[in-house]
Amino acid sequence: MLLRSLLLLLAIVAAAPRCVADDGYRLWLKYDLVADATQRAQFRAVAQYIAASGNDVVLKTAAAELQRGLQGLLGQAVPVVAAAPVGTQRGVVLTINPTANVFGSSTSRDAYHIAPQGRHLAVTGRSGAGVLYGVFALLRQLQTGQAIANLTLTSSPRIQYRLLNHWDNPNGTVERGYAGASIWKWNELPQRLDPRYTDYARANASIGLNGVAINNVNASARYLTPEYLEKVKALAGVFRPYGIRVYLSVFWAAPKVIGGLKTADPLDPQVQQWWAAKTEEIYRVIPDFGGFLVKANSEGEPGPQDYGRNHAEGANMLAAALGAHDGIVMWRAFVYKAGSDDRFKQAYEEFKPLDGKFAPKVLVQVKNGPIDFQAREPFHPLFGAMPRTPLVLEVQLTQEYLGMATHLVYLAPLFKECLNADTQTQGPGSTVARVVDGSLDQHRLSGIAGVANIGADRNWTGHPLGQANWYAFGRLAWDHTLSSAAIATEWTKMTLTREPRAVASIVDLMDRSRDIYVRYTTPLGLHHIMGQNIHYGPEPWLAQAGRPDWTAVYYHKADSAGLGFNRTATGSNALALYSAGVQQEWGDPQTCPLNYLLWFHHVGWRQPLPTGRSLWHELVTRYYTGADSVTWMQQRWASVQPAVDAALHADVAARLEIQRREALWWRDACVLYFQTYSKQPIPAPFAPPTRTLAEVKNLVDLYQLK
Ligand code: BDP
Repeated sequence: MLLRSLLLLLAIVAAAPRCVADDGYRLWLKYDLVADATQRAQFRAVAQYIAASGNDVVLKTAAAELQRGLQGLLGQAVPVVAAAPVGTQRGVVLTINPTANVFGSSTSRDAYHIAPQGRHLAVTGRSGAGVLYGVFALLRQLQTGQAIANLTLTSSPRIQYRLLNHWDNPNGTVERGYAGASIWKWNELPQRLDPRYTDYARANASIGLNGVAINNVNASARYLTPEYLEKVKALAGVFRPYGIRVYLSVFWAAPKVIGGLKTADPLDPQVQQWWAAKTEEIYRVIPDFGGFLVKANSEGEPGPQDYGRNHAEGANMLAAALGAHDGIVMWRAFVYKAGSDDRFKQAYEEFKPLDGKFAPKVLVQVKNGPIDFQAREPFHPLFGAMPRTPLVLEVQLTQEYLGMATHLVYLAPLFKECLNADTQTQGPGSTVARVVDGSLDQHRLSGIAGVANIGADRNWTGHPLGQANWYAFGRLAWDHTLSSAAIATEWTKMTLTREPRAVASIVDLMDRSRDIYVRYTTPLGLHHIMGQNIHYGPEPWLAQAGRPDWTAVYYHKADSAGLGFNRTATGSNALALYSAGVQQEWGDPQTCPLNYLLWFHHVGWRQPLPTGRSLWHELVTRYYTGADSVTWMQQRWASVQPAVDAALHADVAARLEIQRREALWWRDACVLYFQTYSKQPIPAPFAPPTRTLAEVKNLVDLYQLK
C-alpha cells in the first residue's frame, strides 16, 4: 500500500511540468535556459569563457553576472579566466579602457562598446561600470533571442545621475508605497545584509541606474546620526560593486533636532559649520557618498524660508558643505503655499527668479507636471524656464494617483509624453528631454529621478506588471529616445514570455493602458478629482478639505455653464508661464490638444469639440469607452494565458477584474456628478448608470474610511 502510494506520488511528480510557479522575484533577470537548441549552440560557440583581469570591483561584478547569466541561458558552466587562452576557443573579453577611441562622442564614464575582436567578442567600458552596463546589454541580447556573434553596439547614457528615490521611513513603512513594507530592514542593519539588497542592486544596474536616495523626502533627521550612518554604510557597501551610489534625503532642521543648535538658518555660521562637519563625517563613513536630496518649505517641512532665506541660499549652503567632495545637492521644486489662486503657478513663481543663483553642485528637481503626478499633466513650466540651472526630472513609479498596485498602467508613455514635450523656449525642438539631459543649455550635470515602486513584496512591486515601470524608468534614464513599445517588448520577452503572438498582445495592452486609465478617470484634462484620503478612487464632489487646493472642486470648477480650470489671461493666467509658442497652441480652445483642454479652459457643456461632439457628449463618451476598454484589456490578457506562467497570469487577471469594477465606479461617479451641472442626459448608445449618485458617494465614503 505504502509502496503503491509512493510510486503514485513519484509518477505525479515526474509528470508535473518542470518549471515552478514564477513568483516574480527574479524580475527580468531570469536567465532561463534558451529553449531553441540551435540558438543555444550559436551562443555557446561565441561564449566559451569570460576573460577579465584586474582588481576593479565593478569589473568583477560584471564577470560574475555574465557567468551567472550564461550558465542559466546556456545550461552549462562558463569559466572566468584572467586572460583569453591561446587556441581556437572563442570567448567574451571584458576590459576597462578609459582612453579607448571607441565610445563615439560621449564623454561619459559609463559608456561601453561591444564588438567582435579577432575570435572574441569584446566588451569595453570606460570604467568598470561601463563594462557592467555592456554585460547587461549583452545579456539582454541573449535573453531577447538576438544573435551576438557579430554584435556591434556603442552606448552611453544621455543623463548622468540616474536615481531611484525611495520614500521609505525608518519605521519600515513607505510613503505612498503599495508593495508592502520597506525593503530596508533598519533594525537588522548593519549586521545582517538581506540578500535582497544585492538583487535590488543587480536589477538597478541592469537598467543603468547609478544612484539611490534611500529615504523619504519627508525625511527623518535620524539618518544623519552616527548609528544610522553605519547602517547606510552597510547598504552602500552592497551597492558599490554595482556602480551605485547612495544619497540621503535630509531634514532641514537636523542641526536643531540632532545637533542641539537653536536655529537651522543657512546663513548662520554655526549651522554652516554643523553641516560641513556632518558632511565630513558622512564621507569618512561612505567615501563615495552621492549627496543630498532636499524637500524644504513644502507641505509643512521646514526650510530656509523659515528664516527669511530663499531656496538658493539653502541649497548653496549644503553645496558649500560638500566642499571638494564629489557630491551634489538635488533641491526639490515641489512647493505650494495655501491661499494662492492657482497651485499650478507656485513652484515657477518661487524658483524662476532664482535661476542663475544656485551653486554649481546644485540641481533643482522638478516633477513632470505642475500639480502632482496626475494621470496626465502638461509638462512643468519650469522646464525651459531656468536655463542657468540643471533641472532633474522627477517622475513617480509608485502609482499614487494611478490605481496603486491594482490597476495595470504601464508608465513609459507618460514619461515619454513629458520628455518629448516641446517647451519651445529656444525655438522648436527645445524638448524637456533636452533640458533634462543638459544638451539644450550645455550643463555639465544632468539628472533624472524615479520615485520607487518597490517594497518588501516577494515580487518587488505588488502588481506583477509594476516591474515594467521600474524597468522602463531605467531604460529611459539611459536613453530617452527609446520607444515605450520597444522597452515593453524587451521587458516582456525577458520577464513573461517569448512567444511572438503573446509578446505582441502584451505590448499592445501595456502601451494603451495609460491612455485607458486616463479615459475612465480624468479625460480631457480633468485632474485632482480623486479620493482625497488615500488618493484612490473618484471624489469629484469633494469641496471641503484641510486646504482649498486639496479639494476636487478647486480643480474642475464645474458649474452650470461648463467645466474646467480657466488658466488663460481671463483666468489664473498660468498659461503665461509657458513660451509664446506653447501659449498660442494651448491658449485657444480650438487648437489646445483635447488631452489638456480642461487643464486650461472652462468649456461650455454644449460647446462642440473637434471630434464633432459637445463637451458633455465627449466627456461621457470617454468615461464609457475608457471603462469598456478594461474589458478589452481582460480579453487581451486572457488570450495570452497559455504563454505565461499560470500563477502570474491568474494574479494579473484578478487585478484586472478589480480594475474593471473600479473603472465603472469612476465612470458612474464622474458622469453622475458632472451631470448635476450639465443637466443633460447620458447620450445614446450609452446606458445610464444603474446606480444613483448617492449610492456611488456612499461607496466612496466607505472606501475612504470616513
Ligand atoms: C505627493 C504625496 C506626498 C509626498 C509629496 C512630495 O502625496 O505624500 O510627500 O508628493 O512629493 O505626491 O513631496
